[in-house]
Amino acid sequence: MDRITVSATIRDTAHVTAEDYRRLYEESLNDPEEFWAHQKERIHWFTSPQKIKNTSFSGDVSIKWFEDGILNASYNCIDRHLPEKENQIALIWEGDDPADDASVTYGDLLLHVSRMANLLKSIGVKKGDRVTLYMPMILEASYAMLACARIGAIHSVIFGGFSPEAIAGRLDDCQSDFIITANEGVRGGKVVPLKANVDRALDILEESYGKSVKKVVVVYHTETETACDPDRDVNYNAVIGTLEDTCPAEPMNAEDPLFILYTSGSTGKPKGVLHTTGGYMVWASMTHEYVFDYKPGEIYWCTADVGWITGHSYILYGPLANGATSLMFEGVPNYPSSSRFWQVVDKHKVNIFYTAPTAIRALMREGDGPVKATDRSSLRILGSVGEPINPEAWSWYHRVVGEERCPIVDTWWQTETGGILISPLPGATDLKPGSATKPLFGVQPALVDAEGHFLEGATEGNLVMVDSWPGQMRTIYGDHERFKQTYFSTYEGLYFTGDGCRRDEEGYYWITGRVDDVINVSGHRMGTAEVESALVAHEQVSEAAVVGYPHDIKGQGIYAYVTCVEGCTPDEALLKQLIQWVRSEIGPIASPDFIQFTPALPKTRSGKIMRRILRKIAENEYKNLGDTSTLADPAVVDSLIDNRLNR
Ligand code: 6R9
Repeated sequence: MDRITVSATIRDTAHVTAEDYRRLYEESLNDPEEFWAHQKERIHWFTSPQKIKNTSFSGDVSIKWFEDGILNASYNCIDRHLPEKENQIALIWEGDDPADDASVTYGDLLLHVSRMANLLKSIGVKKGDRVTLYMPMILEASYAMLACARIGAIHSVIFGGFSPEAIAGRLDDCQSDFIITANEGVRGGKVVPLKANVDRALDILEESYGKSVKKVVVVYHTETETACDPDRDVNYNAVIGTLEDTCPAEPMNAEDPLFILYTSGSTGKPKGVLHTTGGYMVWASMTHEYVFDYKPGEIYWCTADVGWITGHSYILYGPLANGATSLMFEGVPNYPSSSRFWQVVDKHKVNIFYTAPTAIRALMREGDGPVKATDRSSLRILGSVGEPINPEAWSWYHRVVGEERCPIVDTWWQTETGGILISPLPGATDLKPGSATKPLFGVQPALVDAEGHFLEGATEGNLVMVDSWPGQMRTIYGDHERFKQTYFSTYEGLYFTGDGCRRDEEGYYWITGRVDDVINVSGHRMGTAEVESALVAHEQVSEAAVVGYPHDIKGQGIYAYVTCVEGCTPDEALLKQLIQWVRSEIGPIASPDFIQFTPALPKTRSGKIMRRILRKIAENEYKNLGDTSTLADPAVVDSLIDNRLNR
C-alpha cells in the first residue's frame, strides 16, 4: 500500500521534523556522549551525572548509563512538576463501569504516593526490598509503583490475569517479602478474585518453596469482604488516612534498580527483567515526548495494563516524567459495547491514543458502525504496540478511527528494551502500513544471518542491536549468566532481540515476528516451553509440544500436541481438564486453543522434537513440510496430519 506522507499540520508544531531527525540521529551515533549529556537534562538530578555511557556487550556484559548521577523516579514524576502543575490532572481513571471515573492532580498525587510510601515504611519495607504488586487497573496501582520508587524499593508488578502458581514462582524468584493487592478487580463486568489468588499463592509458596511473606497490603476496590489474616494483612483503606502525607524521595544512584518485570523467554521459567533508574527515566521520557509528539495540556491514553512493560513506561513513568495527563482504563474494548474505546476518547477528549493490534482487529470485526457512532475529533495521534500490525488493520485504524487525519506510530520494542526503539515520529517520518519504520536516537539496529554475518541494504534477517541505549535492561534479576546467555551469546557482542525483520530499500524496518520459541498471543508473550511444562505437570500427560498458529484476532493462537501416559485414553473430559489445568498453572492467557492428542511426537533420531513440522501442521500447511529425512519415524507425521484438528 502507498506511503502516507507527514501531514503539514502535524509537522509545523512537531518536536522533531524530518530534518531534525536526520541531524539528531547522526549526532546520537557520532557523539553519544554529547547527545545524552544534553538529553539527560530532561530529568531532574539531585546530583547531575558526569559519566554518561559505560557499556559493553562483550565478556561479562556490563551496561551503565549516567552512573554517577543521583535521582529519584517518583520525584521526577511528581515533585518536580510542583508547584506549577499543582492543579493539573496527572491521572484520569476510567472505571470498567462507564459511570465510574476519577482524576488526581499532581498536587494530590504527591499526597497519595507519600502516604502509600509511609505505609510501606511502617510495615518494614526498606530500600532495595522487592515489593510485589498484583493489582487491578486502579489509581492505587500507580500510587503503589511510585511509592516503591519513592523509598527505593524495587517493584515487581504481576499482571492480574496470572494464576496463584505464577505469583508464587515470581515471589520466590525475587525473594519478595511484601505484596500489594486489591480485594477484587473488575473487567468487562466480571470480577477477578485478586486477594483470593494471593492467598492461594501464599499457600503454594509455603508448600512448594517453604517460604512466606511478611505483609500483604489490601486495597478495597469493591464492597466484597475477603479473608483476612490479622497478623499479615493490612487494610489499606482503613489505615491510609492515618499516615503522614509527606515522605522524602530517597536519593538513588542512576544504576540502582527501579523495577523487576517478569517476561517469557524461549526456555525455562519467566525471567525477571531488571531496569535501573537513570537511563530508564531518560529513555521513557524522551521516547514518550518524541514518539507521541506530546505537548503540554494534551490528554494521552495508553490502553495497556500496568502489569506489562507498556503500562510501566507509557502509562506511568514516561508520561508523568513529562508532566502529562495520562488516562488509566480499568475495562476492556468491548464492554459494555464495542464503542467503548471511542466513547472514552470523547468523554475525556483524548488527543493521543495507544493500543494493541489485537484490540484493533477485534474491533474491526464489529464493523465501522460502533466507531462512527462516536465523534473522536479530539484525536491527533494513534499508536500501536505489542505485535506486528497487519496492513489491513493498520488501514482500518487509520481510515475509520483516525479519519485519515492521525498519523499511526507503530512502535516496536520489548520488555527488555525499556521503551520504544523503532517507530515513526509523527512530524518526521512518512508512514508505510505494517512497518515500524526507523530507529530512534541512539538505536543501532542491524540484520544478521544465522551465522551472525551482517546483512546490508534491502534484506531480511534476525534483528540485533549493535550498541546500548539508556533504557536497556541491565540483567536478569539474580542470574546475570542467563542474561548473557539469552541475549548476547547467539551473536557475540550483539544484543539479540529474538525477532525476525525485513529492511526495505529506504531503510524501513518491518518486524516479521519471533524467530525463537516465543509466541505472541494478543500481544502477550508466552514461552512455548512454559505451556509445555504446565501440560506435562498433569498426571495424565507424558509429553507435550506447543506451537503458535496464525489467529485472526489474537495474532497467534496456541496449538498443543499432547501424548498421554500409558493406559490413558484421551477424551473430551480430559481435554477440558487440560485446558483448565493450564489456566490454573499459568493463567487464562495461556489457554490452548487446540489440543491434539497423539500417540507420539515427531522426533529426530537424536530425540529432538521437530517443531518446524508441528508448526506447519498447526498452520494447515502440511502439504509442504520441508525436509523430513532426519525423522526417526516418518509414520508419526502421517498420523498427525490425518488426525489434525479441523479449523
Ligand atoms: C512492548 C512489548 C516484545 C515482542 C517483540 C516483538 C513483539 C512488540 C511490536 C512487535 C512488531 C511491533 N512486538 N511491538 N512486533 N511490531 N510494533 O510488547 O513488549 O511484551 O516484551 O513483547 O513483541 O516480537 O519481541 P513484550
